Amino acid sequence: MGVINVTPDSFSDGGRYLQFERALEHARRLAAEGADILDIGAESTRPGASEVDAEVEIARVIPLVRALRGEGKLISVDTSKARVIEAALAAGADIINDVRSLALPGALDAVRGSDCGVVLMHMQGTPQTMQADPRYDDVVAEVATYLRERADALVAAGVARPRIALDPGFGFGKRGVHNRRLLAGLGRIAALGQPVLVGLSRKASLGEMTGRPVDERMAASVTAAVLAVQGGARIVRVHDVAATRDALAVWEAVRREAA
Ligand code: 9MG
Repeated sequence: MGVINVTPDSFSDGGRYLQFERALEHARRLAAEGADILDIGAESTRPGASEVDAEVEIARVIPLVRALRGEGKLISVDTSKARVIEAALAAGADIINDVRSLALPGALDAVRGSDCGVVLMHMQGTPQTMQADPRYDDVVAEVATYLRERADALVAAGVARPRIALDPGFGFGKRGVHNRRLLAGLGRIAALGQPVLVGLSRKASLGEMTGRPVDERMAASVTAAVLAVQGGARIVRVHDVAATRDALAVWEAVRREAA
């Protein structure tokens, strides 16, 4: 899954049309590098980021969904708001990737009537507050329990189980030690039986481990993606698609010989 952020800090200079053109070019480059899924988002979920109005999200995301649908890749929209979900599905999105696990008002109802895939992610707190003081007794058990209960709630509400992927939410209300334990214990999340999605690309926890700033974290991100797939992840959400695909091709080729 390749990341396409249409946030003010990504493609902001030059007005809305240029922003759209650059985001489209970026999405097509990730597709050419081998991304199977393009994840488009217009609201930053970084620690401390402020919320974006639904109309702004729609204006940034929907033209891209329309431009990219039919180009042979699955289109995922990273949003939590019911109005954006409805607009995304009407425009042809295949997946709703929600860091708030469809908990905002109307979000669950917005996916219920469609056959889209959904990604449910664990987060302790909100993006505004989540890194203030995250605490767990057993992070892997607590995240697994939350994801199991959330998936069960969706199934009870009428969302077919095969539509649901689970994501432990690296960096979302977690300290470095929590992220490392989650990556080491990913098998316990995969054991829940749903496909697991992992997003570690360029995140602060990798900066903490390597001492590298965000623009020098490719090697760490690729290593984390391989470890995640080895630990049971089926989807990795990444910025560096070509390098990640190469690393996974090597991992897969060697694994086949061992099997
Ligand atoms: C939008 N977004 C940013 N980080 C993410 C992560 O780790 N997982 C998912 N599903 N979405 C993310």
